[in-house]
Amino acid sequence: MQTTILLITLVLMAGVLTLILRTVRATDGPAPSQTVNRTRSWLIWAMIAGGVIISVASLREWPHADAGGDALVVNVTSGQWWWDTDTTEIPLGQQVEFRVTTEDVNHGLGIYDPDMRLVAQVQAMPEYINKLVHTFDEPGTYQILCMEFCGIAHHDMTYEFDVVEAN
Ligand SMILES: [Cu+2]
Repeated sequence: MQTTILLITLVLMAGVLTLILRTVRATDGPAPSQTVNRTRSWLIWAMIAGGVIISVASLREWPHADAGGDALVVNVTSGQWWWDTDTTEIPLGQQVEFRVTTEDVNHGLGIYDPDMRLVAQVQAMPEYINKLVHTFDEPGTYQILCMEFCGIAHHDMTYEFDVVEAN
């Protein structure tokens, strides 16, 4: 697969190089006619319009919307090389809004389920609170692992919390 991707990339790069060389050579010749200039201008504006239309059409709902009013707020603080949370017990099926920050450098909060599958993630950034909204639908012990290389003990930056049946 990687070899295929590499070959496709090389072919496309050769195509781009050919276009660049043709363009550079073309500047030595006579100036392009007004028709050519008009066509180029039209193409450029069509590409810009196409880019805007595709960008707007493919935009999704803003992913950082606040949770509903009855979400459980869990504050998460981090630093080299630790995590800390308000609580280590989260009720099953309860919408949770993690408010994540760090006291030093950037960290990556990655939440893994009991089978070590990543279920949610967000950046922990200094002097900023990132919100991550998630509802846990399986009970068990979850782990937080750092997903941003943050120094010599980055690998040791782990934390655990439990998702428990609500009483
Ligand atoms: Cu880290």
